Amino acid sequence: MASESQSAAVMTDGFHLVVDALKLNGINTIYGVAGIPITDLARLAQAEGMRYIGFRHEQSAGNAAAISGYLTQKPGICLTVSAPGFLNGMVALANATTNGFPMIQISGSSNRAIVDLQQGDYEELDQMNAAKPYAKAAFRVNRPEDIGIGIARAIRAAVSGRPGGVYLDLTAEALSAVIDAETGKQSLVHVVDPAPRRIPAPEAVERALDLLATAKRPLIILGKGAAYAQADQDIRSLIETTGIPFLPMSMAKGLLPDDHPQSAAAARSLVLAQADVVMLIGARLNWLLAHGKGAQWSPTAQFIQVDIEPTEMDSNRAIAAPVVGDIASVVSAFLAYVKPGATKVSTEWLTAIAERRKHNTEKMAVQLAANPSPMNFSSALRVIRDVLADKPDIYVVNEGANTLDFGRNIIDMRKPRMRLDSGTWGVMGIGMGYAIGAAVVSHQPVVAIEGDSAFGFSGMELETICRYELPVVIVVFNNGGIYKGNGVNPTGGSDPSPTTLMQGARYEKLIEAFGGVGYSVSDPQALTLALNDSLASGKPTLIDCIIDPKAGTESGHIQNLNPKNALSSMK
Ligand code: ADP
Ligand code: TPW
Ligand code: MG
Repeated sequence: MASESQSAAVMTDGFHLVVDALKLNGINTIYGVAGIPITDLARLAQAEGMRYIGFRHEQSAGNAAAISGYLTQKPGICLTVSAPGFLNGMVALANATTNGFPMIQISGSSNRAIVDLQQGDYEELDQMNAAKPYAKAAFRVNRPEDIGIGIARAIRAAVSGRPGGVYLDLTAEALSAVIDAETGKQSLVHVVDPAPRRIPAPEAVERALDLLATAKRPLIILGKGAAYAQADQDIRSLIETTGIPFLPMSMAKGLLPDDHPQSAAAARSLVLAQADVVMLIGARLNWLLAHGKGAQWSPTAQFIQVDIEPTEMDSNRAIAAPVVGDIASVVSAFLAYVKPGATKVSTEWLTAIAERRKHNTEKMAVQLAANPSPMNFSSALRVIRDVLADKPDIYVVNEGANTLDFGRNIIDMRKPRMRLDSGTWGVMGIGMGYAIGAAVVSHQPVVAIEGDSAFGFSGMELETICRYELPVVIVVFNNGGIYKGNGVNPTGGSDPSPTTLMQGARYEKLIEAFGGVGYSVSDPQALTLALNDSLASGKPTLIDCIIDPKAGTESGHIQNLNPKNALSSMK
């Protein structure tokens, strides 16, 4: 017997190789939903010391993976079962690609021979090809000896250049195939330098700084690419050394504190309309910036764009000084030349911005000071702002329409990458996934400020939050509807209007079902108490915050994007 076991070769299988390959590359968490054919992969990952976070829906698992990628610069892993589970995860994968978050969706798939002949296998779908249009890259592994290379390619594709969502298909056959352990070990790849620096060309740096030196009314716009780059200190030095006003896009809030004297956030329309040279750092000229043209922008403004993706240049408007490179390298190259006083920011420009900022801040202060009953968006958000004011290490997740737009303007951020929101697509459904991902990677508390409609898209993950005992506080802005709660059915019939949700819903009862803490609040004092208590307790909590059903506006601040109904004036 002894000699027999000595001579028997030590074997491994696809499941072990996947876990070994992830661990070898420093990946220690998987977000997913278990089932055929990946249940044993999740079990094994846990047995081998990885953290496995099991969700109620793959979209939320994918969103958690994506946001963990954004926060850590390591691809977040989402694990899904074949066909329907795979497709449920795809919205999150597409959203990650759209936002530039690195994640890898690993999905088991059915028997390829049967799938390719469309013979009706269990959960049959040609997943790799279905994923391609929505992923930055899509790969399929058919043999256990290719798992190491497959994971290496997926990691590189996710984090190098502009980050994005990568799909990795693992056939059930490859997962269960057995090979010699030593051969398996040799097949694993430790990815060296997965996101190599991209040093900008010296002439591009010079062109950009020459243009900047001609500016009288310069502006720096910081996007979530700048936040992602983790070049926080250098970006701050660039802004403070040059004295140029800056405008943070929503997820770049906090890269420099919102109360920084050079922030032009409260003078947004003025600076867009009047800046003569605009430097974009990790921000695209997409719809969120009106494509860089039209009434909001000066037609003669000239642009410097810092981005790792060369094809982003001139995508919407001519870029006079493109600087292709990674933000950390580009900003440090700028800093080598930029000396205090080198840019001539005109005093009139700074004065105009300061005046507009003062004016707008005072206007907002009046709105914020009002105490309507029931509460409106401003009065409820004022409470949250005040409670969070001395707690800069709390993550803020935010989605909805009015809840999002008011939230972005009212809640100040003080540290980088702490605001996580609907992003480039303005998508609903990221809330609980982002909250869970942020809590898991940071071990910090999260406050998720959610429209009642927005919350519904991922609400069942309350159970996940309670099961893992995560320090997440959800504030549901309950106005009884999409945008507003007072929509009417024009026929007078009993069906609610298309934008109406349950009136008087008690969202706090949902979390109580899972052992979490629920509050229902209808005035600022009660909201203050509930939020302070829940943050002090660290327990999963949902605060149902009753908001005037009449308070919102259609589509929040982007009503102009609704196609006009030429034939009627229905509301
Ligand atoms: P926002 O919505 O905040 O304006 P976007 O998502 O539109 O930001 O733009 C982010 C940009 O940042 C993308 O074009 C992306 O290519 C770029 N980017 C992301 N990471 C880096 C990096 N490390 N270096 C340079 N550019 C980056
Ligand atoms: C995946 C369309 C945009 S905003 C919104 C929807 C349904 C909800 C707004 O209501 P909410 O906020 O959350 O109650 P509030 O404060 O204004 O009342 N499906 C997806 N994404 C989007 N963006 C939509 C639908 C939408
Ligand atoms: Mg609502």
